[in-house]
Amino acid sequence: MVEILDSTLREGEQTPGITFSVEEKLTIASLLDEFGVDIIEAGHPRVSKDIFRGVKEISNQGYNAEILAHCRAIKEDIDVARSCNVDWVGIFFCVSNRRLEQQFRSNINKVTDLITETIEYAKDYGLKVRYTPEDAIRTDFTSLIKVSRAAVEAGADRISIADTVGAVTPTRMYDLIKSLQSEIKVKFNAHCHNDLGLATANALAAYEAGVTMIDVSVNGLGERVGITPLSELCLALHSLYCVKNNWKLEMISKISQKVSEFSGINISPNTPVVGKNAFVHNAGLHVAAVLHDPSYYEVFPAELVGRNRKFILDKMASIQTIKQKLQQIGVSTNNDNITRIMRYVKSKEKGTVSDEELRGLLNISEIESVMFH
Ligand code: HCA
Ligand code: CU
Repeated sequence: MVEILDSTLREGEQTPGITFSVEEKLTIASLLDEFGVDIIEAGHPRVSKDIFRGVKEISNQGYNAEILAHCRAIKEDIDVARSCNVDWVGIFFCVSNRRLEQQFRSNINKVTDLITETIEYAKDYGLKVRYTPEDAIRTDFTSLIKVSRAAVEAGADRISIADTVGAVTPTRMYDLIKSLQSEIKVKFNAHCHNDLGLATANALAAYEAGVTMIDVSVNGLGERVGITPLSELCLALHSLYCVKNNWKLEMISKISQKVSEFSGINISPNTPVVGKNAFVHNAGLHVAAVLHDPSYYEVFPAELVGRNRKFILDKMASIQTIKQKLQQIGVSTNNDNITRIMRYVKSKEKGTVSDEELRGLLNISEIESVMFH
């Protein structure tokens, strides 16, 4: 059993240049709720008035998903989160020696006390608490254990292992989670940044090691280049690990499109799952195989995520591609014509042959005139 925490509205709004209006946040939150995420991280309410309003309105919608507010280890942050009616607070504090000494001019004992007090304070008000030792990957193990153990004793319900700068590999992530679990009995989250393109792989390694909740965002939005994308993670869990959650996977493209529209960040064609090319087959051999059985060249069927497969007609094409394209435009023709079309398609060095072009080619003399000039 694995749960999903979506942080599009908190981490995602930290994407350079991105802001969501409260209305946009409500639209995104209700789509995420319908999709079936377990927790919506709605924002850090002390950052600004509109973030406060967003967190509060989202909390008051009565979603199935629980709502989490991001907080520093500061009691006033907890107070503000409480006044938003959230279920969870996510308290973060970096305990790496370097940051403690150089930035905070503090030490692990003092900071552990502060974190403990803040967690106890939040628990006294009946809030659920996730504590995140930020940059856990680059934090020495003794400090990580010390602060996490204290957090759990103070009542933290979850510890989140954040790879804040995308500096871990799947194997190291796996080993770290295993070591932590042997020391502390608590539910772990994984929060993986994508600075080296490893966010999904690292999140899956954490899952293999036993984390029970994974942080994602729609389209992988977040600080710098973002975190594990919702679509990649859910489809990998579904297709490769046979995780059977009640996610409405068919909504995934729609959610991506909405967030792309609101964020102004385009989905590149080669984005897994939601990109324009995710179910487009090109090489002749591939098309022939897919027409026989899509699973030869699809790790999961396009229909699972509410999409259709497509075929490209260009010099890579096989006879089957042409026949399929002709069928698609509702035309039948003889083998001679198909051969001529094939010769034309193969002679086109650059670009694809559009449906209109194909229709035009059905006039044989036109094919010949195109070919011999
Ligand atoms: C941040 C850093 C954070 C925190 C994660 C968390 C990270 O933007 O505050 O609070 O669980 O990656 O460490 O996103
Ligand atoms: Cu982060």
